[in-house]
Amino acid sequence: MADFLSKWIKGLDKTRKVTFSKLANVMGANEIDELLWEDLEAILIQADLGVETSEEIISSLKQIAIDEALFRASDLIKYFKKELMERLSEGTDPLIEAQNYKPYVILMVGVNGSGKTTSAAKLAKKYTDAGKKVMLAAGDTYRAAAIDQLQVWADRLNIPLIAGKEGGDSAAVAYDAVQAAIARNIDILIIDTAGRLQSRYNLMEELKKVHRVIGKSMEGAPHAVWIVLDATTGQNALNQAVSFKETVKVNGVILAKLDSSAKGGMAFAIHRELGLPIIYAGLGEKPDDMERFNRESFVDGIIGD
Ligand SMILES: Nc1nc2c(ncn2[C@@H]2O[C@H](COP(=O)(O)OP(=O)(O)OP(=O)(O)O)[C@@H](O)[C@H]2O)c(=O)[nH]1
Ligand SMILES: [Mg+2]
Repeated sequence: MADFLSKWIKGLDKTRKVTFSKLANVMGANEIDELLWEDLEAILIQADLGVETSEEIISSLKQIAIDEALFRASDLIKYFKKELMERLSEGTDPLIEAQNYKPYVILMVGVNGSGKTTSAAKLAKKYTDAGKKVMLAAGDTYRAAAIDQLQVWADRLNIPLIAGKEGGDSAAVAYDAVQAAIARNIDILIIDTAGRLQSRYNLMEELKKVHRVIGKSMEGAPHAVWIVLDATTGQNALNQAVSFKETVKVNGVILAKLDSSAKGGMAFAIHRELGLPIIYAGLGEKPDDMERFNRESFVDGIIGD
């Protein structure tokens, strides 16, 4: 199997085994009847797709079954995959977007521990591997450990890092980083920020300031504002995203820790309820464990064979 595909299959092991594995029983040898629809809907809801999305999929499939005169449940599978795929969005490839800006500025936001710093480092590696000149900025000035954490990654990946002092002003670090990136002809600048709860007013105001100051340093920046969501948190992650979206115009999602989660189905709720594309998926802790979100691989990964 291609390395790329096997990563998805492996990364989605939990989601597939815990929730979607029941599909095999339901869709195996059965005929299409009322019980099948009930079982299928229950599986989708349990898989964190959300009630609305689950109901929509069932009613679409019912219609298809009538129109196509389907008889066996197994005949539904290819339509089912299509219905799932249509309810996900992967957005434009950042490497293509990035060609329009110099530097292309990415701001990483999210609650504590969601995976921001790890994702920033993974992206720095990905873009460096793609031949881009990358710079990292440690906008998390709350903890010395946070700056060190990014420094370790930067050293390991041999990527320049702009960092302030512990307790310093994160907006100033972000401003300086953009200036440094312009001066050094950097292609892509990735700015990490401190984790914060969406309910903490002062911290959200501070983030707003970081965002504003980046725009002062370079007009139109940041070009990408990505919220990093922990895939193990399910529905709660959606509330976080709504707040961050309002505060700093989030325009994409990084779904981290999919490999630790059985709730991969939340990807559908992100599309439906937030209207945000999923740009990347975190599929493990290592630097290479991040993939561009791909609807088909994702659906194959959760359903399996
Ligand atoms: N399994 C797995 N673990 C991940 C992934 N991404 C991040 N982690 C782990 O999640 C933990 C938190 O990651 P960080 O990147 O430090 O999270 P953060 O959002 O920067 O945290 P704060 O800066 O404290 O808000 C670490 O132990 C990471 O190794 C992933 O895709 N898969
Ligand atoms: Mg961090």
